[in-house]
Amino acid sequence: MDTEFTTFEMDGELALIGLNRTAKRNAISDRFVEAIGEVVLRAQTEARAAVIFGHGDHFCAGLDLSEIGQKTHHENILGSRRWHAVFDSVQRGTIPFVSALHGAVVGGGLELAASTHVRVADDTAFFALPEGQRGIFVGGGGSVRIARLMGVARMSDLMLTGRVLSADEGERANLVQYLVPGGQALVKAKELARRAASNARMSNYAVINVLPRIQDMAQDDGLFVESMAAAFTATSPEAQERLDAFLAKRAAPLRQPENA
Ligand code: 1HE
Repeated sequence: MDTEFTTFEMDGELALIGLNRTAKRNAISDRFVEAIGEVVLRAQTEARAAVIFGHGDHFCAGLDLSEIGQKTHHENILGSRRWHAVFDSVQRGTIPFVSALHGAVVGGGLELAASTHVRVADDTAFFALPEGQRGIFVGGGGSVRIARLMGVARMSDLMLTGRVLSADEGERANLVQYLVPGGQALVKAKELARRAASNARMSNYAVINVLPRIQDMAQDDGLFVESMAAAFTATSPEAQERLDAFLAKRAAPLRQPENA
């Protein structure tokens, strides 16, 4: 495993994946994207959920801009396709991924965050897609994933005008589901990942793999596939155990949130 660019640590059932190229603000080079692919695979074999965070002052400065200009068209297409494969292994893998975001979450860094299932930002986070300013285009799945999160109009605004969104604006634009005070993103992300890890594996697998596919289907097909997935998950031994536990009053009841 290439340990130059990432850290990997197990915390109980959680894998903690750290982006660790702080001198270049965690900018993702060819070798770095391969290293991300390796730790993502490792997390899926060893953990029940994972957190991705950035070491240093920023989550990720996006694509390593020093490499792209040196490449042929063909190499750039293959490079973009590698990002797609690696980020798809996050989004449509086998375990939930939560990203803890702070500082710059820009370009390819935002594309990586968009491939995770839950995003937590602290108030130092900022979001941008400066590809237009650099003379390039998104190539790590942003036109699909980021556009679906924030909508094409908002994404076009970021790309055309160079707009930088604050953490607060990012939350309002649906880029993140949680906003926490500075320095708290990793703590919150771990808490959320632990909760996801305690779910039935089949339910998590369906959330990760069935739910996004249904969004690509016609309504009738989506409803049909939902019934298939619901039937499969309900008959798993894990589901039976959890249903029995609820009926026997051994499961924790749901409560109204304290701030409601
Ligand atoms: C880099 C990169 C990078 C920093 N590629 N080397 N991404 C961008 O357009 C964002 C470019 N980066 C920045 O705007 C800033 O660096 C940050 C706001 C992220 C951080 O600022 P700061 O003041 O903390 O750091 P810095 O002094 O700007 O950078 C420190 C070093 O990191 C410096 O190198 P050094 O050798 O002079 O020390 C920078 O050159 C280097 N660095 N960012 C290469 N991105 C699959 S398609 C996706 C397309 C995109 O991602 S486009 C967006 C690219």
